[in-house]
Amino acid sequence: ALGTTTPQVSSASPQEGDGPKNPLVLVTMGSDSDLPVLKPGLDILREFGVPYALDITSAHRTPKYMMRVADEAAGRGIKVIIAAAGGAAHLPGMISSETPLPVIGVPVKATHLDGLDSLLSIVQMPRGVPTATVGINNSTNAALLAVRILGSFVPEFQDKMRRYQHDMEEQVIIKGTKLRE
Ligand code: RP5
Repeated sequence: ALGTTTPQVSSASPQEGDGPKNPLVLVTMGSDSDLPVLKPGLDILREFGVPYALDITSAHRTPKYMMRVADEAAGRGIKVIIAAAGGAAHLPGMISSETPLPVIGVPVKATHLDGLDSLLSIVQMPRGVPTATVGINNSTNAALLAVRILGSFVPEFQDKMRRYQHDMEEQVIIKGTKLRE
């Protein structure tokens, strides 16, 4: 969130920083206030062993930096971008307009409109600029979708996804069995 200090816009290249050397997923957000919503998704990426980079790129507060990050992502070896934003959530769509990579938008419930504003801002993209959209605050599904996309060409991730689905199914069956007992 914006504090009382002057916002510092990084002049560093998106390639720099302390993140993993070869991230496959870029997870970016409009504000650090979105970070708690992204946490479950980041846990999923770690669980699946997907290297990711984290960033803040605001469509409104840092538009030039956002476009540079979007423009350079594919060249960095990024395969999927997850972008979270609340309110007038233009970030995922604007990133999508500047990259050939698949972009998954996470609508963040950040205003008085329960996140519906963010959801509609992200999902209602014009023809030609597809932007996948998950449910409000559902960073888990954004991360799982990213793993599925990677799994289409990395067998390790596809195998792990099959195991994840199998475990999920088993847990529901076990719960149902207990209820029937
Ligand atoms: C959006 O505005 C951000 O994605 C965030 O969800 C919302 C509020 O941002 P802060 O005022 O908390 O920085 O751009």
